[in-house]
Amino acid sequence: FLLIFVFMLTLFDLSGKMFTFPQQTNSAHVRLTTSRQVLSAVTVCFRSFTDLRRDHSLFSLATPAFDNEMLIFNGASNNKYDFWINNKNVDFIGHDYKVNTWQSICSTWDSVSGLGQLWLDGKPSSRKFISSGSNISGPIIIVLGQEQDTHGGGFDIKQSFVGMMSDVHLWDHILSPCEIQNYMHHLNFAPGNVLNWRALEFQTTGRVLIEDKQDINTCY
Ligand SMILES: *[C@@H]1O[C@H](CO)[C@@H](O)[C@H](O)[C@H]1NC(C)=O
Ligand SMILES: [Ca+2]
Repeated sequence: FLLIFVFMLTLFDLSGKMFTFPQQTNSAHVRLTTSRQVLSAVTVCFRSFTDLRRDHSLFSLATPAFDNEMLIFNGASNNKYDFWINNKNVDFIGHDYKVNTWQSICSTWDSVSGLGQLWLDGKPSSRKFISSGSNISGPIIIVLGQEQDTHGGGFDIKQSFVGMMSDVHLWDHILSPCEIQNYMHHLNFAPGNVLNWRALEFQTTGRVLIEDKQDINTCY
């Protein structure tokens, strides 16, 4: 009992680290745990590095009601980002998706206006209506590396992520444009109060590595 108790309270400071997804599979993934189960607004930010030219999942949050309760999906084959909330989605086009470079992505949504927005490397999208009037309501399962088509599973190898991810934060409110710039430029920002990269509870399955983040800008 004590061991389980200690395990459940283990939070890892992943500052300077990244998850490496080195291989295309329909199983390797990271599950992120939060005690929060109702969200009426969200901001999620993370950085990713990949050379995928096909569709892939970046952040998959499922509930029993909706496998796409909150999903950020790169439709690389169609040059767009899909943002899903409550199983409804909008496309954001014209963002400068780049391979072989770290890119910062932040997405915001609130249940009152229903508007969603996606920021890529600090540049905003149009603000678009996705879904209003209902909260994200758990039990919440958050997966990196795969796209959930069921609550915690239903992975498709053709939508898997290959590459690296880092600096994942989730807030229960909308960050201001300036706070998003601070995140993007690695300046001071209040870490996520739902998911915090500096105090993260997670579980990896399959070939996912935790490595030092490679940052060539620190060589000189
Ligand atoms: C959503 O959650 C907020 C805060 O927990 C609550 O006040 C509100 O009534 C909820 N809205 C719905 C539609 O359930
Ligand atoms: Ca899905």
